[in-house]
Amino acid sequence: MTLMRFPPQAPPNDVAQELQKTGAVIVTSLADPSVLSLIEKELRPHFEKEGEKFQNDFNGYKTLRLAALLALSPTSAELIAHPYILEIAEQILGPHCECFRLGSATAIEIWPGENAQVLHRDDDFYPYRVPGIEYQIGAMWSFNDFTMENGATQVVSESHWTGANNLDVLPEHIDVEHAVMPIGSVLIYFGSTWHGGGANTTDNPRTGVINTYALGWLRQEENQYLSVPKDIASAYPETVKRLMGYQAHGEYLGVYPGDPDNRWYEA
Ligand SMILES: O=C(O)CCC(=O)C(=O)O
Repeated sequence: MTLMRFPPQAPPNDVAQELQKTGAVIVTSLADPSVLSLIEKELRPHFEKEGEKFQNDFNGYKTLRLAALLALSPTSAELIAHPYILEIAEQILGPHCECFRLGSATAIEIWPGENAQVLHRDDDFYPYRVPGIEYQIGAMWSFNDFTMENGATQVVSESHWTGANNLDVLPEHIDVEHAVMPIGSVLIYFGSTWHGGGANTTDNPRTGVINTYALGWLRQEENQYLSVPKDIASAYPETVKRLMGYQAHGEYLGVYPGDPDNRWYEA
């Protein structure tokens, strides 16, 4: 199976249908380049100051990472609430929850000499699966061209939980594709699709941002209430605040006495 690439004009419905089938798709050149360069500018000092904080056996020792991007880069909200991605999330997750939420927002810069990351499923931290339901989608945005050589994300197509070939355990020999894509593109994949960062054998870093979205009745991967200071959170538009979790899921889940109608409350 080959990772399907769609142009930015492709109807989200077509992309969502392919995603259901293969567990991963690419939409090329979807991001506004000026948005990417602003985010990059906002993140750079943080990469320099604390990018090594998350280095470990899983993330690698030549990879810089930043978490909870809404605390660090106001412009990252443009990608987090990108209408195209939200439409796809609505189609995939919408039928199984009242509202979906941001799971995590992470910047990943793979530096020269980094090894390929171990293949994994992002949603394995949820201890049980529900038949026929995907819990999460991820959107990996390329901030420079992703190539075979510089660490384009590795993906195992059709390995997702709701796919025809659901792979609970990855066989030793498996076809792995690379999300080779130009700057500003996005790899959209399920939380249950096996994938991992690629090895970087070039002389330059590969930079990307992954935002995940999960069913609203699941606990969020990143705690947005603690990660994003209140004054920063409250300045975001309503859509972003809702994605962060500043709303109840239906009438009874995540309710807040300060908002007795359980509609939504200000950050
Ligand atoms: O950097 C990448 O391409 C993917 C990283 C990843 O899958 C992860 O850290 O969970």
